[in-house]
Amino acid sequence: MCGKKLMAPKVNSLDELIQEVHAAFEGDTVDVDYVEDLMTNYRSNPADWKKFAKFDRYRYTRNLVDEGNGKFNLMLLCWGEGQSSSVHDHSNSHCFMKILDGKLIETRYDWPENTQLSQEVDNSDVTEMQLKDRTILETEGVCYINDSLGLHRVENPSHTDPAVSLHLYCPPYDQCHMFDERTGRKTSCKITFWSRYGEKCRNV
Ligand code: CSS
Ligand code: FE2
Repeated sequence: MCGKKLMAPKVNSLDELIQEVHAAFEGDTVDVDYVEDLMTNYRSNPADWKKFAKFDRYRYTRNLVDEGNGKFNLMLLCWGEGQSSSVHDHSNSHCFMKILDGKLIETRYDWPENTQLSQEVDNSDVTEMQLKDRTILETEGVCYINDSLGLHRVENPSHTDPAVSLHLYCPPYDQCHMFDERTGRKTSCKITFWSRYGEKCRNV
């Protein structure tokens, strides 16, 4: 190995990004910097992604864009005004996220000391979760998290504008945990899609 860093190519469209991401995940290892650079090199063009951008009045939506040959899931998340995720983990996956429209706030937390499921802990065992970091993610910004870096909450702070973000999870997962900020208790949460490949799912 010469140790030279692989440079990410120019990416002219969402389709090209999908192709490049497929190539990047062909092997068995993940080059986090390279995938972050690929996502950075794609300049958000609403014409590429508007067919996946579906909003719900009550909560943010996940809209599947590509299943990555079983190696990753690529999805568009649509955040209405003021909508927020819970504090959550990422089931041992890599999580890459790029803001395509609007602004999001990412708040990071340390793992609570007691990570048992809520029904397994007694009432005396509650500790408020420790906030670690708060970042404003602007349009075109890219960020990365995995479980070893902690937990996070993502929210659209705007009362007037929606926000759209592109998320890549590797390996894909269908379940994660949400945490109660005031107690650190966790519950399982199923990852469900609002639409797949631009078609609304029946179960929502
Ligand atoms: N992982 C969250 C979105 S923020 S990365 C979710 O799927 O709801
Ligand atoms: Fe997340």
